[in-house]
Amino acid sequence: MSQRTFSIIKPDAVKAGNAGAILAEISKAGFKLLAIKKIVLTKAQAEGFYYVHAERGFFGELTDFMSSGVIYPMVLEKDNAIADFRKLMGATDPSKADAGTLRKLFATSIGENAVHGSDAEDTAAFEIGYFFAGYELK
Ligand code: FUP
Repeated sequence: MSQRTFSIIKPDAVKAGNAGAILAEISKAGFKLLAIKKIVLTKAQAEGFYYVHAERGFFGELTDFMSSGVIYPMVLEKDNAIADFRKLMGATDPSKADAGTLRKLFATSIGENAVHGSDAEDTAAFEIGYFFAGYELK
């Protein structure tokens, strides 16, 4: 069944000039790009997005990084989108990511790992709503 997931092309990938190549891989893997925008998060907006990690040691670094430059948040659609995008994205740590995954191809470290992808239906719904209004998702 058709499903939506949420993804971000992170500041490291945008700065490295890899946004277009990442979008091409996503398209090749069969995802429809339902919505995309260009934005620079404030530190507070990054903290709100990653609230589940607020108690983790890397929270300050993570939210500094995510508010350090342009990102491309997007909504993707396909059958089994959430699980399939997690597979396409690869492991959090790029040194552990499978060959051909976005993080193997484009990420440089566990902290600066090129892309985000929702991990479940409830997080996808929260994340889509954090960045997009209903009228933008048609
Ligand atoms: P993922 O779902 O693969 O993006 O990974 P997590 O939700 O566990 O982590 C979210 C983000 O926190 C990662 F993309 C990068 C950052 N992070 C670290 O910087 N260090 C860690 O040890 C784990 C995560």
